[in-house]
Formats: sequence, C-alpha cells, structure tokens
Amino acid sequence: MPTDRLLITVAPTGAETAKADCPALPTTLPELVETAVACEAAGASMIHVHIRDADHRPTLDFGRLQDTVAALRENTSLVVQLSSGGSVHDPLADRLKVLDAEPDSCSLTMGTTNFGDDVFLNPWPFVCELYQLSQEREIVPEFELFDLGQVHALTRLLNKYGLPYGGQVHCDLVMGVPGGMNGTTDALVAAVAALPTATTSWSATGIGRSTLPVMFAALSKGGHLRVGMEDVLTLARGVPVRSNAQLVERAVDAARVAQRTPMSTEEARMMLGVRQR
Ligand code: KMH
Ligand code: ZN
Repeated sequence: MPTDRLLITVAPTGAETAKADCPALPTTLPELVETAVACEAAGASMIHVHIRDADHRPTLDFGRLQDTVAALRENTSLVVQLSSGGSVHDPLADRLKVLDAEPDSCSLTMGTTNFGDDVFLNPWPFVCELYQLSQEREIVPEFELFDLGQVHALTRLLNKYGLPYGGQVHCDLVMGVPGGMNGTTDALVAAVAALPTATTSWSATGIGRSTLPVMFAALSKGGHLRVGMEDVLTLARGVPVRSNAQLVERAVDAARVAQRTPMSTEEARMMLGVRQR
C-alpha cells in the first residue's frame, strides 16, 4: 500500500447523543444509508456503525443489525464495521451477539474505561471471548484503545491468541474521552510508540475539542483518521456540524495539505485483511 494512502473511517451516529439534541444525527436506517453514501462519495472507505430503535434510542436489536449490514452493502462499497461496544448500558452477551450479523469488521475495546460519569465495561475475559469469536467468524477486529494500559493489553491478547482473521492488526486510538487518555499530540506519540510490533495500521480520533489536534497529530505521524458525529458535533466553537459528510470533507482537505490521498474501499479491504464476500 503506498504510504500516502489514507483510510478515513466515518463514525456517523454513536450511542451517546440524543436525536432531540441533534436532529442531524442519522438515527433511522434511511438516514444512515444516505449518510453512508454521501461519506463514501466524500472519501470515507469504512463506516463504524451504532444503530438506534424506532424511538432513536441506542439498540443492539439483531434484526435491525442484519438489515443495517444488508442495506449498507446494497448501497455502498464501504467496509462495514459494527460497534461491539454499543452503549454503556448494553449487556456483554448482547454485545457478543453483534458478530452474528456478519459485518466485515467489529470494534473491540481493549479494556474498561471510565466514560464520563458512566463505565464502559470491557473485562479481560469478555475481550478474549469477543476476540476469539471474531477469529472464528472471520470478522476483522479494529482494536479500540482508550488509554495506554489498553495498548499494553493488546500485546498480551495477540501473544495469547495470535493474529486476527486476515493477519492484519488495525488499531484506533480513541482520545479525549473523559476517563481515557488525553487528546493531545504528546499522548498520541506515546500511544503509537507502545503499539504492538504486529500492528499493520492505526487510526486516531479525538473526541470533542480534541478532534483537530488529534487529526493533525495522526496525519503527521503517518496514521489514519476516524471522523464523524459519534465523536464531535461542532466544527468550531458554536458552529454545529450539519452532516457527517462535512466532517469527511474536512478530513480530506487536511489530508490534501499533508499530501495524503483517501484510499479506495478496495484498498481499505486489502489493508485491513477483510474477507471477500
Ligand atoms: N459507546 C461507547 C460506550 C465502540 O463502538 O466499540 C463505546 C463505543 C466503542 O462507542
Ligand atoms: Zn462506537
């Protein structure tokens, strides 16, 4: 893969923001598909998906997950990554069942994190079970790393259970969560230095106001980017994001200055080792 190629992952919805507080958030399947199509056209090649129920609340309803994967595959060629993190209220068993919907990729968080006033629970036995399940099902995990301890835990996981399906190790640094590592250049440099030697690619995202520092730090360090309304709802102080595509376009603009080119969905599949379907 040429080193100038940039993976842009869009995380359009998340589980934390209420539709009532942000009507532009894509919470229905038609809205999600419309967003996905626009983000692919803007330069994204992977989508990190959280879904909502009929009342726009976070859900891991299996039928909805299946319909979502099918609709995204029908309307886009994006790599479809389902969140196995869900919301802080989702039971661990429901989070494991996400893999039954057969996405291309699943997020896999490497440890428990304070998440504002809540706790995002990822006990070690759960991490190991989810990882082994992803290997069995031939689903490529994206390792979500919220702090340095989780970076270290990834080395332990790979030493114990071997490489993921597809043989590639892709990590995503999720920075600036209240309870996780800072969204700063210094924290990013420390986390990247500690990544397992088996790591083949990594991206980063900064929550809220850490979005831009993390984006520029990741670009200058040769990493990839995750952007989207899961992570940030303003373009600048007091300027709300109108759409996820706007955030992808901003990432493409920043990448252009850094002489990085958004990769195609085919290139993303190859880099991540995603199963051919
Ligand atoms: N919603 C957060 C509690 C993931 O998608 O895997 C967890 C999260 C991570 O967003
Ligand atoms: Zn997520």
